[in-house]
Amino acid sequence: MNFSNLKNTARPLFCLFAICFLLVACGESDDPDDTGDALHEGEHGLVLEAHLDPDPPQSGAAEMTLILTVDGEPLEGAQVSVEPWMPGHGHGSNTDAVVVDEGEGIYRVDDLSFSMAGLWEIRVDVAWDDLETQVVWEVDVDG
Ligand SMILES: [Cu+2]
Repeated sequence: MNFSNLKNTARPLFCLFAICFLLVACGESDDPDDTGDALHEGEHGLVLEAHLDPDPPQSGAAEMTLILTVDGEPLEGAQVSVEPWMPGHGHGSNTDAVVVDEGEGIYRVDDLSFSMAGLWEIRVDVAWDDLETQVVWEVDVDG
């Protein structure tokens, strides 16, 4: 095997390895989530754990709980807003989600709904102290 052959086989292998590494590093954020439970990272050390019910997500009303931590500590008293968005159709839902701070980093999301089946984004804005970040992930909503 000459050197140029080696280069040609090594490059795709390296790319594959890099893609695998990225997928692991980003958890489930890059794939539509079909389980309803997922861990997502924002800026400033924020980690958002989402639990969606029903699981897997279905069109209609849904319940969601968010557990927020910063550097491993519960994030209390944050301003949290949630918007479900259907990127393929350019529309949101027919209800406005209401976020209730339950303390100890737990935020309950009321009046969340997916008005139709398909691919949705869940967009969560979190602000605390002088910091803010947006966390967005995709969910596959069944009919
Ligand atoms: Cu739609």
